[in-house]
Amino acid sequence: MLTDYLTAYRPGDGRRAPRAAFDSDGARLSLNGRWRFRLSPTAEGQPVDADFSSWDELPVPSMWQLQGYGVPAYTNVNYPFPVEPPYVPDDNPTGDYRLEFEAPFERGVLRFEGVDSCFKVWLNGEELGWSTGSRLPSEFDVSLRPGRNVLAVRVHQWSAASYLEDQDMWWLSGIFRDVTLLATPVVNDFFVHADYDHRTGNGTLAVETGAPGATLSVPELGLSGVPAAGPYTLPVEPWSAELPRLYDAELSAGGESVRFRIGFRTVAVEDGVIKVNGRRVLFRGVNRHEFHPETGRTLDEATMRADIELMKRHNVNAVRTSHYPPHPRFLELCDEYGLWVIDECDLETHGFHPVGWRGNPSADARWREPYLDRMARMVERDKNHASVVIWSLGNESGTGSKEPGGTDNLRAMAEWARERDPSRPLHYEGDWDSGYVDMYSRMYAGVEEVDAIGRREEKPLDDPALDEHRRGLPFVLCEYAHAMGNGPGGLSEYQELFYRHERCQGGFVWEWIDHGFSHERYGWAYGGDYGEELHDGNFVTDGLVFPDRTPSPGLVEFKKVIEPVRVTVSPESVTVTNLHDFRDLSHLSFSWAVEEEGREVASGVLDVPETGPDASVTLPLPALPETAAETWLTVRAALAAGQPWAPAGHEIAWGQCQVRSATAAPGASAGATAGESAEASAATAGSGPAKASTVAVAGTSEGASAGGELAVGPGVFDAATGRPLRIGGVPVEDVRLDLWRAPTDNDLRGWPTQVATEWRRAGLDRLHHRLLGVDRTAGELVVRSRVAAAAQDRAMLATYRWSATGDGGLALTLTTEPEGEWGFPIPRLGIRATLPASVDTVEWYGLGPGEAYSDSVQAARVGRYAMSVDDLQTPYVFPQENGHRPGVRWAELGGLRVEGLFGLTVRRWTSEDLDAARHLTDLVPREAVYVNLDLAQQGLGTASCGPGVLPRYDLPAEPATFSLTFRSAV
Ligand code: IPT
Repeated sequence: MLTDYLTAYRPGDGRRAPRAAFDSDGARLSLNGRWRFRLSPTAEGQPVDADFSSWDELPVPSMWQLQGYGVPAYTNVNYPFPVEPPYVPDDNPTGDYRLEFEAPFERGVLRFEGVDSCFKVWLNGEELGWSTGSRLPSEFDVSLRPGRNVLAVRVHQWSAASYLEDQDMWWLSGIFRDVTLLATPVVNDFFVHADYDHRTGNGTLAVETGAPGATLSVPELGLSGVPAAGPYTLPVEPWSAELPRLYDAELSAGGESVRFRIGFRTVAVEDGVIKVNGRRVLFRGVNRHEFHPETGRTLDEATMRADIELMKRHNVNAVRTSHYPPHPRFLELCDEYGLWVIDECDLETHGFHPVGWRGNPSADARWREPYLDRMARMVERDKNHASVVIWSLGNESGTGSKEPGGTDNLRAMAEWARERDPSRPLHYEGDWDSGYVDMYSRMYAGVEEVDAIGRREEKPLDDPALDEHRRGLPFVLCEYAHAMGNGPGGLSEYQELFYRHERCQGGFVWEWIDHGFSHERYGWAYGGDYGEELHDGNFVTDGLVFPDRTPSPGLVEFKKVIEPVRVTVSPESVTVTNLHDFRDLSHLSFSWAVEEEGREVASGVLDVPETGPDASVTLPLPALPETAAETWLTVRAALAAGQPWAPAGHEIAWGQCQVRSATAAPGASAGATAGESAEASAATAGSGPAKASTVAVAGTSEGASAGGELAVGPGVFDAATGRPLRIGGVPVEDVRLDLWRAPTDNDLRGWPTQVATEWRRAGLDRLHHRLLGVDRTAGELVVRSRVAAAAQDRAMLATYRWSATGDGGLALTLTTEPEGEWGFPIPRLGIRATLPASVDTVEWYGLGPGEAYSDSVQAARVGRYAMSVDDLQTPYVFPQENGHRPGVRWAELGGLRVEGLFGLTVRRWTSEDLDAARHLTDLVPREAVYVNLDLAQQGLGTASCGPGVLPRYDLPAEPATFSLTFRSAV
């Protein structure tokens, strides 16, 4: 059959041997542009020489589902076709591409950087060959005829190779990376070896190339036209992700020259630790898929730069190219900007997991060749990048056979790579035995387990030899902190382990970007939005940046948690610890500021000496000014000069300390840091400032009653129900105890139990309030109610004590007491209230500016902030709880002021609306503003994939007291 190659185990035919990616000064012609295109529903379409007059035009590169041909489909683990390798469905969308071009030369190489998933090529009617390996290059030798040439490419969505490409992402097809025609190269390939000896400060440079008589020039090193092979040992500045020093070089042979850049560095695993240039490195990493909300996995250079600049600005220093080699330009940019890269091979067979790993290609000798082909094509293509410090065999492909002499294609890949490039350690997570890799890697392990691994006290493997090997390896979390929706919570607990244990060399957050497509109706589309028969919903939107690359609160939190400088502030001094691995602090400028209730009263600069990596310095602070109100001291470290990725003044790290509390004498409560205070507010906000719970004496204004209304201080209540109607003239409605939050992805997806399932079973989203009594005692209006859900006998008893304060305020003390069995943490404990829609701007003094939750609060700092109600919302692709600002001392909403110590959430829709919404476009502002004032909220955790909320961030149903004061905002 014409299409036999679709079910072949072989990876291709007629291709050139893999080689490095580089540009020479030889003639080249980009074939990107508009090609003629036709899509057929099956692979048995008409021949490519068919009459093409009716064909459409399609941009190359692009993915056809995003150009109006078919639709994207999302599955995570499942194959969207029956699991019967190597067969693929008859319904196999097939795109025919045709391009006419004028021959720029006679002989050359036709290079495809990426075609998803299987394609065959013809030039002037003659078949050149076919290839698979979607995110790897394929090259064919070509002989052109003078004048007009016709290139035809037939691309199939499904092929045997699809079984090896089951990454958690959209299924998309087409010629999605560049196509280039190159004059047959003189320099066909080269391998740069540029080691750095940290003991001598010397680099050793040798360039292996088959090109006869090749010479090398590196002007900055005084090398000019020397034999390429070298080796040359000479003093150099090393390359690192922190100081990405590159040397321009030129390789020449036979009248052709290639320009490239060299970074000198040596990667080694020594004493169980990954070291670069003799020093342990710590990966502050992310997993990056290639994604753009309009073009899918077709990325332009501006998008690649945007990713890298955003990463660098958020203190990210490492990327795992999950789960395939990226566009080659991306790696050049990583060399240039400075990022450690785990380059991962285009391999994932996860869809065999649902069938018990039966038939997994990793353990089947027939698949050995495509496995090795993929590894070779990655290593050969990317071998000259300083940024690539680790090769990864792939992702989630199970294990090879564990029988003696059984097939293990993963091991074969590792053995090949070790032989070809002994200079880089190897990674693969899917085989926990770690027998053929250089690091123990795991995903989503909890902090306790990581701690045990850090102490090299992990649970032993059955095989003592393997166990000993693994126990001696360095450890990385190739995935952790699943960034789906609101979260991840609990990042700092991992970071502490990375600092505590030498073996724990950091991790890579899953994942960088939400893969949500721009969609007319839904705003952002996710799995299922295209009518897929099998899909995994919004599991595809689990990134640190939204689809349009706006940073999510999770990224802001991550930036703070991984800051490469620790700034510890006390009222008298500041301690600065350099957490970089290589550079000193001379590139940063330090400043301090004192804010009295959020207003700056003094500031200055700090001279911090050139503190080296791992060193600390403690500096005295100048005498701080006298203040009367709550006062905080903040010390910031910012870039002293502009960098390619951020301007001068860009903040890298900061620390904050309270130097005066609201009520105590100056200095009396000094020493609390922002984080501690936030935690305190999450756990014990009820104890708030004394004035909030002060009960006013009767006789101020309480008692004036008219038309069934009752006044207490500035509050007017319904006398019969004790419900507040107005406070300081502002109409209020529905002021009552509330426990519900719109479940986050992490609430919804835990394993084995989902906390949101328990919440709904308990009816926390449909509570009824039964009035038990309204009592007017001297100076107090006491309203008692029982709050419970239909069909349930557990309840929360709520007692609201309203009183006038001596200074024109209305104090509320709410006490709650659970009744019956509550064997689970509750979403929230707080008050909801409905205010007029006219509330537009919220001003507050407390933690901000972004949202924060008890286990994701490191990035929040005490200050005075103002934001519109609309800007307070975080637009998670899948609507869920968001926008909470904890540790609020006071807030002004329209004419109403609230005081205490509370968590604040303000929106134009209810928690129930948010819960019901499936897309952002479902959220329609109501004619009201809904305010949540929380004593506490449940933490976030990362149960959508990984551990749930750590016990210390659980919110148990326990007796609680919450005090607030309301007054008119003037
Ligand atoms: C892990 C995958 O490696 C990754 O591609 C992604 O799917 C992630 O999970 C979840 O978003 S595998 C999982 C079984 C832990």
